[in-house]
Amino acid sequence: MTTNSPDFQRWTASLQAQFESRIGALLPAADIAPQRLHAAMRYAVLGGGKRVRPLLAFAAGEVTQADVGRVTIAGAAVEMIHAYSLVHDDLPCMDDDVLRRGKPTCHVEYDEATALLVGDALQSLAFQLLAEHCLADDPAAQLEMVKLLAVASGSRGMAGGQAIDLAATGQSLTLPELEFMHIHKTGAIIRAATLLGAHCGNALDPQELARLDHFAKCIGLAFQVVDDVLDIEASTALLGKTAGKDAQHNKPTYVSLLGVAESKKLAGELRADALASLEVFGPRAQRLRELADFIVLRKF
Ligand code: GRG
Repeated sequence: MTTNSPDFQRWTASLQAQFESRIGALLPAADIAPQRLHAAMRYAVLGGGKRVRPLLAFAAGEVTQADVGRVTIAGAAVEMIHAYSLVHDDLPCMDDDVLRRGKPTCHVEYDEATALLVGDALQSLAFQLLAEHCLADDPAAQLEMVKLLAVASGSRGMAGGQAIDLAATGQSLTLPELEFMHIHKTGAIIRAATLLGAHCGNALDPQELARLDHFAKCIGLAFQVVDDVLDIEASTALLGKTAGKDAQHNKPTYVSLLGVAESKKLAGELRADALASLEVFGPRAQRLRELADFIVLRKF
């Protein structure tokens, strides 16, 4: 099965549609006070995005025969953290961008203060979801899931990676420094999505968990390597966000360090490493394999 196969396309399209409707129901309605904040939260989350992180959660849930309802909650929590990070990243004090998911960024459509609150409120709602829905039979296991997302999104994860990114603008980084930054900024949430999806189902033995974790780390980094290449090669229209910003902002990227050809080679190596770590799971990991291919071969 390849990423272009009708079967994979049907699987993603059907989950994306179900997910859209479910996450829409989990967000506060736009007519509930404070209406403007709730409308802006819905604007930031709904009607766009590839939903790669929830799809990874669903695919990892297939490995552990997880209940789809549970995975949907875990995927929604991760997607809310992701959406908050995009809203904050687009603010003038950070990346200062006007286009996201093919539409005006949240602070352009609303205002800066609202966009700041949208991020804050989405982050709180993500953890509320993990606290109020049953995601694991063992409450201690569920508490570990909450901690996993907290660490992945905090200063030792995404927020820390963003801090390193901001400090690195205009600086030159070594390859290990660039990798450290991206493992945190982008990789941590992708890893959390995958592990949370798996944790919604039957427990994996430590060796299996280590294999899945290795897959998630490889694919998280590959995602960023490809993102750097697309920033150079893809159009603003296709990406739905401003292309060419990394070079414009003099940001160290895989492309600036390695060039396009070497970056593509690295993405291919990470994909191979990711796929090799799934061998132990056999056919149960087929959707994860397809998603790895999608992440590395995507054009947007
Ligand atoms: C503000 C705390 C804080 C963190 C921001 C994730 C992030 C950290 C910033 C986003 C900036 C960026 C372009 C990162 C590169 C990789 C990335 C996360 C791209 C966007 O993810 P996609 O392609 O987006 O999955 P969609 O819109 O499809 O969900």
